[in-house]
Amino acid sequence: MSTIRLGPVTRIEGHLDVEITVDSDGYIQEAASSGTMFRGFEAMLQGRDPLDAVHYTQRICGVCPISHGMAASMGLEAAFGAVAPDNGRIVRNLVLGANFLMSHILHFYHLAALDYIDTTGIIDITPWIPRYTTPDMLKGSDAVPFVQHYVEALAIRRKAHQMGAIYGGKMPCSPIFVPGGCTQPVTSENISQFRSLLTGIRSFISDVMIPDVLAVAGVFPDYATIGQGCGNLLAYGVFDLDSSGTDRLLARGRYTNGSLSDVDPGLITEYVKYSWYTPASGGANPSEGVTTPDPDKTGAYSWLKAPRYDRIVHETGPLARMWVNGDYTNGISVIDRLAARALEARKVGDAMNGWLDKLVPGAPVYHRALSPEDGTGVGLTEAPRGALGHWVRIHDSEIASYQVVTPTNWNASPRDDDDQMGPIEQALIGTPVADITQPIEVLRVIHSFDPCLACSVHMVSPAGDAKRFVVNV
Ligand code: NFE
Ligand code: MG
Repeated sequence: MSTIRLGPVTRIEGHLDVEITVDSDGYIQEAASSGTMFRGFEAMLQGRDPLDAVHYTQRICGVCPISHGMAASMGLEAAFGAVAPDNGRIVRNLVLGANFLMSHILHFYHLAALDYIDTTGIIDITPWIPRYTTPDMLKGSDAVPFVQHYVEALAIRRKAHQMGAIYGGKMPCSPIFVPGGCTQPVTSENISQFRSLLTGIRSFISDVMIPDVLAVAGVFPDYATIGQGCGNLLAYGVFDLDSSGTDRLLARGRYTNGSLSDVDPGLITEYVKYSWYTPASGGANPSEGVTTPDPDKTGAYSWLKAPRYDRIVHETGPLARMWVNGDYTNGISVIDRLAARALEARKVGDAMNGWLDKLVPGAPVYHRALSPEDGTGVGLTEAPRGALGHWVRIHDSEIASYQVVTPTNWNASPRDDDDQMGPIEQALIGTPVADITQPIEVLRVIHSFDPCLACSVHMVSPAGDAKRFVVNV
């Protein structure tokens, strides 16, 4: 048996350490996933004007800020009793869609692709080195197109941000989100500017990205069974198609123990037995959640809490969304996560083109809404990486409590109070590792989830203050 710790895991957002134990046959027997930073956004929000939540929470993460702006707006809308007019709803969807496309292209080319290609002799400078290079990687002339597309994808991501900024005002963090709609008027000019950028991005997704993902799938067939994980999938749904919030481009639902069912937010609990928070153990629905750090807690090994649905471990992300919506049910694995993400990018891009036709220049984008003195709200939506929820309680017109549960909270969670491993931990168990000095298989599994730790522990710890933990819990 050998135990190694990868920390920090690179080509993800934020600080994740993973510790694995590999047996003498080369298979992973133990895995622990540790979020190594505490951030404390939830504590920062207490006592502030409820409207601040839309802007503060977008600073949780530069990769998926729009999702936080959306979840905060939706949570406040529930508390304010506000409903956005159609134009406002569609504009918000378009800005969120722009962020999804930017993030999915970022993930495949700039975070995941280097797990599958060896650029030695093609390009030997950062960001292509230093990294693992293993004999199974695409190399030479097979790798050249990926290097070209890596560079092209940078320009496409810039276009996606330019597109989002047409309605978002700026990207990454957008000031236009507000409970009751948005503050950006619709004109025929901004519709055509948006469409022109969208057309180029959709072509890149269809003509370059999807073929590249399928090429990786063809060369790495073992990864269609590696990294299966817990097998349960959760999606809150996203891109409301009407003002009632029931018809969505990607539906709300879950796939638990082999069957599809509805989602009852009351059954979501965050456990803390192995997380650096008080109390010692136990769980709470986020509506009653607290975030009280306890960095010296015995037995804990992560700054992530462990969210569970009805005490059951669930994975979230593009595969969960596409599965629940019936768009993709091939399997649950490393390759299936990459494939579902690319196909979702095409689906969202196509839908955005249709939404532009539904905008009405000059029609209202905002219905005025004011904060109640006391109230509660939940905003459930989707970030590029999966199900995102914001829970707010307002008292005396100030935020009394704010809880954020992000997709990576679900996927990179530590063990829960029932000692069940989180989805990434489970996906690592049984993964073969050919060369423990270059454990590329571990990165392929972790990267397939596209983890973002900045989102999940929401504080910057002073340099050198990383916590060590013992894996055999
Ligand atoms: Ni920082 Fe985030 C997304 C959210 S992550 S990237 O997508 O919410 O778990
Ligand atoms: Mg939280």
